[in-house]
Amino acid sequence: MPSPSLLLRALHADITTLDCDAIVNAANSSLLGGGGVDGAIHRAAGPALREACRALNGCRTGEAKLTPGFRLPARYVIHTVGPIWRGGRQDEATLLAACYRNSLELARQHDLRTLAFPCISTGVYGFPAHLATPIALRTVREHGAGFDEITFCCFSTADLRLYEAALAGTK
Ligand code: AR6
Repeated sequence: MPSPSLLLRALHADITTLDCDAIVNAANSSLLGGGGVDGAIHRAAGPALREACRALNGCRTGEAKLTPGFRLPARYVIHTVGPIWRGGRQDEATLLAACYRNSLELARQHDLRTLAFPCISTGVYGFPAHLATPIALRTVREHGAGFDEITFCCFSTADLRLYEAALAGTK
C-alpha cells in the first residue's frame, strides 16, 4: 500500500516546465525522440538528451530507462514506451500498467521522491484516455509507496477532468 504521505495530484501543464525529481517521457522504442510529449521533452532538454538516449540502445514496450534532465528543471527523465492501442486485445492494459510500475520502480532505485507522468499512450498511440486513466491511477496507488508526490500532468482540460474525477473516486 502507498505511504500515507503520498500525494497524488492532477495538473494541467506542460510537463517540461515541472520542477520535480523526474518527469516521465512517453517515448518510442528507439528512444531517439519523436513528436508529442517526447518531442517537447527533447526540445526543452537540449541535444545532450538525444546523446544520452542513444547510449541506452532502445527500450521495450512497458519498460523504463533513466537519463539526466539536462536543461530541464527536472533532474531526471524516465523514458518509458507505452503500447500502441490495437483494440484492447493485445495486452495493452497490462503493458500500460507496466510502464507506470517500471517507471516507479526505477525512480525508487534512484531515491527519487517527486515524479510527474504524462498520459502515456493516449496521444499518437491511440489508447483511449478514459480507459488509460484508471489504469494509471490504480498502478500508481498500488506501487507508489515511499514517494512524496506524484503528479499526473494533463495537457488538455479533458484529460484533467478525467483525472480529477478518478482521484475524487467518482470514476
Ligand atoms: N506536456 C505534457 N503532456 C503532453 C505534452 C507536454 N508538453 N505534449 C503532449 N502531451 P503522445 P503516446 C500529451 O502522443 O501516445 C511520440 O512521437 C498528449 O496530449 O506524446 O505515448 C513518441 O516518440 C497526450 O495526452 O505519446 C512515440 O512515437 C500524452 O502527452 C509516440 O509519440 C501522450 O501523447 C508515443 O505516443
